[in-house]
Amino acid sequence: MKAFVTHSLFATLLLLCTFAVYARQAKPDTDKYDRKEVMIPMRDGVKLHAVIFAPKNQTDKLPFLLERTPYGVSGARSPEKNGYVKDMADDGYIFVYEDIRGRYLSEGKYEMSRMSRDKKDPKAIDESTDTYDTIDWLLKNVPNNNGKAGELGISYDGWTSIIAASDPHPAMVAVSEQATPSDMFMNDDLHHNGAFRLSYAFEYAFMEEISKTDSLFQFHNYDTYDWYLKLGPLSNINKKYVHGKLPSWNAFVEHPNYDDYWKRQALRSRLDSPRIAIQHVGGWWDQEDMVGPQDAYKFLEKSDRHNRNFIVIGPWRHGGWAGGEGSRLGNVTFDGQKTGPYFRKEIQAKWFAWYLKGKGDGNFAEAITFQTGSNQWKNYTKWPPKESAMKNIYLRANGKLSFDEPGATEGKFDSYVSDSAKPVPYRARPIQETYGPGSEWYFWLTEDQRFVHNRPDVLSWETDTLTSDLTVTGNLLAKLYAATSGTDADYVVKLIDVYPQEYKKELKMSGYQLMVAADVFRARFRKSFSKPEPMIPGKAELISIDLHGIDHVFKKGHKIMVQVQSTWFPIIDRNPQKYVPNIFEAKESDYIKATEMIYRTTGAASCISLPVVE
Ligand code: PG9
Repeated sequence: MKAFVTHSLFATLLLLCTFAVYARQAKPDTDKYDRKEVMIPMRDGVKLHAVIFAPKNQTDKLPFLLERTPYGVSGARSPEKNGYVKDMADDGYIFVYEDIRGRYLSEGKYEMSRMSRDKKDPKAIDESTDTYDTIDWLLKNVPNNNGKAGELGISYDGWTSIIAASDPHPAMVAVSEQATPSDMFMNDDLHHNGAFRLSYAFEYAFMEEISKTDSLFQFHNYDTYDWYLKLGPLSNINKKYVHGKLPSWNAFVEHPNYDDYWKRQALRSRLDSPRIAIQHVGGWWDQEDMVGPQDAYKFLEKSDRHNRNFIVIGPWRHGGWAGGEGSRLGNVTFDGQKTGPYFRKEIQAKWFAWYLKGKGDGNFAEAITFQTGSNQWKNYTKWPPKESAMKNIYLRANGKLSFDEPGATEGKFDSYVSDSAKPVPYRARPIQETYGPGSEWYFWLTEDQRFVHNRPDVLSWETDTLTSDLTVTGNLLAKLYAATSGTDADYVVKLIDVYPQEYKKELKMSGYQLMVAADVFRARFRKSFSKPEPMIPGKAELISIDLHGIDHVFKKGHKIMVQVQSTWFPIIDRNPQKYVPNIFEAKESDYIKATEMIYRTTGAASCISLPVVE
């Protein structure tokens, strides 16, 4: 996440187009800030490239605000001109942007999501030692600092921030991790519940690993749905295109299950307790790392004895809080609320001002969310709040969704044929490459689900029109009783807010099917993510799918819908539906059609557990 450029990876393309020209022509932007480039020595002699912006004619002693990134810092704008940190720039900080090891102008070898070092080896390095050495050098070499440092950043830069907090320099007192990934096998960029995020993982690995600077894969096909389908089995990626040159792709192939490679990388194994103040920031519709901040907050909260662990979640796409007004996302609007400026000024700037400068009253809500549907900011003393009580909403016969359990006479299941040769697109085609021109990647989670609603391989269940508002605040769990005629399957569950058929407030939203929660589960992992097992054809089994947190009001006059499908392509690779030990090594002939049965009967009553606030 090029947070200091535009705070979104869609800046990748912009940057690629302008970087060469800009880097040659750029006159340092010095308005109220002076700009300086330095090479900072690390403990093993490797030097990292950084850009430092300090206020001109600085008289006060100021803290450092650091951002460490793989996306290149040479083009960093003056903080004065960078909406993401403008409020803080007005207040005065020393901003430091650093290329992480092995990227852009920094020396050394890059490793994506670098593992933590062996602490017994005094010479070993990792992202936390690189941060430590950077801060150490800054304290000694940049005048007029107040001896304190904070770090912030989005996505990869959020991850470098939270990793720094795992083993912080004594001067480091506060970190705002924003959209960090937490566990790349269970959620976030690379897999969800073991299902491989094909298009994202391939395109990202290529972008970061084919060279030292960002480079996009050339598809020569505007509709990547078509490209990935024609690709055939995943082994063709190496065979035909990258020939073993992407270390991360090779790791995906070698580690198809939740083994030590993934467990060691996950934040849970790298962070014990909040040693400094940590703010987790996420978006309800984050298309890359929606779960990371929720997950990181949750496990650090267990050991937060000094009340230093905070969470903020708003109605944003990946990094959507960093620029612009945030008063809409795709087609969805938030009653004119400017959620972006509110976050930057009232939440982010005040939080850092307190921890790094001692300014303000230090009173911060434990959890701040922007509640969608009602479109209001909410403060909670606990996340999820204790006011919510779990209530199941059941799949019933004839496409009904209801808080009442199914009766014995309703028939047992609904079924569909999932054809791995004709997967359901995850967003409306053409599906442009993720970071390509005109890509709708950034908004796909808010896309109107009517584009797949009546497909024969997508099932839907819907409530009657709601006669009063229904508030759902907290973590959701889908419990699906599913059987397949194959020996492996994916199940995608989507919870949808259906707008009234004639929505006078905004006519074009009439009947809109807005996903408010969704996820996929690869059934081979239903008993263990480390030891996959084939499904037994025809046997209904419980598949529990974590649908994560939401804070949403289904308004009176709306309906609630659940959709279930078995493909979500190409964001999720095709499950062959015939069990093979490693899907990365499946042959074309392993990909088959299968009949899926979703049970909705006594003893096998598929439902979603909703945290309802009465
Ligand atoms: N989602 C991106 C990412 C973060 C960490 C690892 C891999 C990818 C990003 O936006 O930086």
